[in-house]
Amino acid sequence: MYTLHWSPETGSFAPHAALEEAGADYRLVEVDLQGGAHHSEEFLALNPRAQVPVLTLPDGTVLTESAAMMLHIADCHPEAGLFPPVGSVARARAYRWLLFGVLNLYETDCRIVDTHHYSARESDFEGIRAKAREDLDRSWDLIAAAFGEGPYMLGRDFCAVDLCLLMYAWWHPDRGALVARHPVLGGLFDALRRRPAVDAIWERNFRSAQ
Ligand SMILES: N[C@@H](CCC(=O)N[C@@H](CS)C(=O)NCC(=O)O)C(=O)O
Repeated sequence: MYTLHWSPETGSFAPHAALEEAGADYRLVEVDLQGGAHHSEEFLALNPRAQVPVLTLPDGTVLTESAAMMLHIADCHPEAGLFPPVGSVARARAYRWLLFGVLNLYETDCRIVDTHHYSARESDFEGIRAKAREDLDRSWDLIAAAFGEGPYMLGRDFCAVDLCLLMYAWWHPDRGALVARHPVLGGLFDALRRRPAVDAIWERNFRSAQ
């Protein structure tokens, strides 16, 4: 059985959704970020960077990094079709946008939410966040331009990258403006929310959606 250390509204949504999509056997352990549980000795032994998500594999191996989790869950459950076939052009595109997302959306969202990791001086925070918002706009423009006919990133076929994009878009400081600028993202939201696996875990992950 997998164990996912998770928190609502965080990057644990994507591996959580991938586990659901795969029909994998897993259990959840909630980490109270507000209460500082990620700095406990027990959690630091799992992830010295004090961050969720953490995925413990059935053999006890500990994985950090959400992209690695998505790829590994896909590898272990090929029947779930979380990524296109190995060696296909579609899979290469999926890799591209999976990594682009982690490097340019996830990290930039962290500059807005976890700004204290980027400067010790509070007087720097406003400037860091303003630049992050500009960078987000540029990255979303590139992603939207790369969308095919939709509703998913790769076209008609769902892939695990869509789960990551949903999460990053959900975190956007002005989600309404983002979707108005890129209507393809509204189509992606609708398509994903109709998936039983996403629906099953949505409210638990995004309590602010209530
Ligand atoms: N590169 C990591 C980033 C993980 C990350 O930034 N997690 C955030 C939540 S979305 C976190 O735990 N923040 C708490 C903190 O850094 O204090 C991944 O892709 O899994």
